[in-house]
Amino acid sequence: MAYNAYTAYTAESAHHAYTCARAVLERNWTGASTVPSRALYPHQWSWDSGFIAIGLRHVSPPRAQRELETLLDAQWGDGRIPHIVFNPAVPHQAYFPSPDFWRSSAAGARAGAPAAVETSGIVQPPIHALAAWLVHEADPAASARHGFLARVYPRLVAWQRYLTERRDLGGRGLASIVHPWESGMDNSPCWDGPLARVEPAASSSFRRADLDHGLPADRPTDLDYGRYVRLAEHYRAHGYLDDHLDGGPEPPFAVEDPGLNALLVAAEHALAEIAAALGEDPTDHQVRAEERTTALVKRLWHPEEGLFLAHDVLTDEPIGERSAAGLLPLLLPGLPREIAAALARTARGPHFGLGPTGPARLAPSYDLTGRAFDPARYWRGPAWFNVNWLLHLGLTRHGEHELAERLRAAAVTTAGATDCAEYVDPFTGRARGARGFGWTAALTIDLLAAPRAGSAGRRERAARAVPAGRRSPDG
Ligand code: 2M8
Repeated sequence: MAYNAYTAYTAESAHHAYTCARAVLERNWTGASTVPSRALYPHQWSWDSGFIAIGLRHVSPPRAQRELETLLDAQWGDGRIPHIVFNPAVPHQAYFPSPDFWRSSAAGARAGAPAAVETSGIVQPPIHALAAWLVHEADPAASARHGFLARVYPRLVAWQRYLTERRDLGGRGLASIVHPWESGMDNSPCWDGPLARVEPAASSSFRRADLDHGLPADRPTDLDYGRYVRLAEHYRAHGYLDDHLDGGPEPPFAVEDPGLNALLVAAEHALAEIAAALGEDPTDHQVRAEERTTALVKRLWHPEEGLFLAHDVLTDEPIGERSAAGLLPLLLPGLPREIAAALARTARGPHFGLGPTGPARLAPSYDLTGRAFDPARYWRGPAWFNVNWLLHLGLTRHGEHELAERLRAAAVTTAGATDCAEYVDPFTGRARGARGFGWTAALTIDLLAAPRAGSAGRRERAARAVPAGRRSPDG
């Protein structure tokens, strides 16, 4: 039987996955937020915290709120949420690039970097409004009593505005990334072309800390790192300002990523829900969500590929690589029906291999038939749990229940079998990267609690999936 033939997980494997995931969330909690991995990533990461809050809400809604609010406390004056918030207690040599590389409070002062905390200067995909809404929904009465949505809403609106206004570098109604790390899919083959134009920093000018904890075959290359460093130095030298449309220097890397832009539209929908819950008029958010869905389809949809493709803003050309990011617009409720159907067909086809007899167990991060596919190396092929969670949500939204359920079963059993690995071989499910990884743990708990197609309401399902008495006393 092919790996991905539909198999629901057993009560035993669900229990095992849940126990393992809970333990990871406890181990990685610092008291104010959760580290992605104790060894490899010992600070707070932006989109990690969003995914982690989505799982934490089943364990302790107050802790999930805290996770998001700790991150939002590091928001810059221009609205950006930095991709890393550094823990001052962690020695600089534990992670590269460290705070003394980014120098946010000094170099980012004109862009409104906070003085009280050191952060990176770049961003990550905006999962936060969706996370805040889901956290609220876990216990709406307590959330309302504590004023959670009222506190986060203006900050989330400022974040949305930063991405839609300051980062519309192509002037096409889409946000651009200025560094591959901003996509969250760091060394995706999609960035190879635009990155080839960037002169790498000499590898002797920095020391990678990731190789102290990860296998070189699982991680980006030194050449990639040289380019990551060069791009970050360039942005830092210009005060992390996004002003090239106002006469500032052109960024050396500017790409419209369908994954980030899909999350941006999902955020607008979540902001509409939040506004309505606060008694405000959601219409503006709803209109913007519609306009942005139209822009995403118009600019990045390629019917002949059955996939959304990234677009190089500097050359004004599509990037001809198939990434799982191109499937993520499935998240959008307003996506035309025929496009959603085409995306589901692509997911089942040879490039992502999720069909009933296809070779993939979980969705690979990159085209199985692509020139650069590598089942071990980071974002160049391995399956990631956050991507599969997003696909599960998108497929469910568009009625593709059979495939969604298959992904859920595969994600839960694979997480349990790998001690919540950071990523896995998409065919075999073999663990790669860090173990005890934060979002793998959190999203496993969320998948265990998610309603099945055609089943009773979410709360009822959640109560059945998350064993009674497991919530923390503060939850
Ligand atoms: C990875 O990225 C960081 C840089 O941000 C790194 O390689 O050091 C990516 O997988 C990214 O998506 C993730 O947020 C981060 C922390 O888990 O690690």
